[in-house]
Amino acid sequence: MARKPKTIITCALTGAIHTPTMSDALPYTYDQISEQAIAAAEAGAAILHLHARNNETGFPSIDPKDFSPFLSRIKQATDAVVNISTGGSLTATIQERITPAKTFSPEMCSMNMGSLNFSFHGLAARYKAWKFDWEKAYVEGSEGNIFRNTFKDIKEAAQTLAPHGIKFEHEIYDVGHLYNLKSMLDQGLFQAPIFLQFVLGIQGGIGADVENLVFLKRTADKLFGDQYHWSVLAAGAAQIPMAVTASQMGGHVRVGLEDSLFIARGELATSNAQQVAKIRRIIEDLGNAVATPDEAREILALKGGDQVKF
Ligand code: KMH
Ligand code: ZN
Repeated sequence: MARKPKTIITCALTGAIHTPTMSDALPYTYDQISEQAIAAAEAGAAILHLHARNNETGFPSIDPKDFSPFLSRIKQATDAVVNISTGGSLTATIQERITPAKTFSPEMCSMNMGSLNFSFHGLAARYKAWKFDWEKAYVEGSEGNIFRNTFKDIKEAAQTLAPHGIKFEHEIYDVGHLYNLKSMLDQGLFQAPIFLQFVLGIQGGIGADVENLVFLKRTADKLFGDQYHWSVLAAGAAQIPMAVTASQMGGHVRVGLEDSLFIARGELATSNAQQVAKIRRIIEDLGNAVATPDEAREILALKGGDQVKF
């Protein structure tokens, strides 16, 4: 029997949705992000998807100054693939959002494949008191946010970043985003093999259920044939169940506190590494092996950890 392909675990450490009040485990200082990223890599994450935050307040940041302190520490301590977000703000321009990727030229960065309502305002009602002044208005304000990723924005991002040889984690929040990607792949804006991240359960995007995942996968098969790899991230309680389903369907998985603060129903995770260890244990118990960073580099045809600028 042919050997099963290995499963790549991505860990998304902090993101820009959750706020410090929501969990003491959410890393936001440079030290916390470095330490949790290193621990997540040790637990089995081959790829680290990174956002930055203000070191004092935890406010989501897209300033390269807030990335460099942890990027260098992560590089020194791990062999993991660094993936820098280009979606760290719902209000900044595309040029501002890609500045960290342009500055540090990582092996991977995210690329959001369409515009959508993107809201997490529903979380606000769960908290009576907030650790920092900015949090309540930030969370409530997302009710009015459009996450802008027009064809022109995506083209501009792809063309600006092209000289860096970065592999994109294409964030697919709905089935139409696959068609957006197909037309841009046909224009030569992206290179195969492409890497799709199916994003399930964000308010504004497709819901987190197995039928939707099968539909996304079937559509990707139709559009991209053998030119793609895929992974799943699901928000909140659906995180681990959908990751398990994806791994059993031959896909890769993403976990981390960016996408869910929980380790079990009603129980906050104590760290990113705890979620990585849990999904790794399940994947291995079910008979799959997880990919090392170098195996992930080979599967996704990455440029190599010695080609980055940090
Ligand atoms: N926060 C996730 C739902 C990005 O960083 O560009 C999607 C994400 C986007 O990770
Ligand atoms: Zn992200």
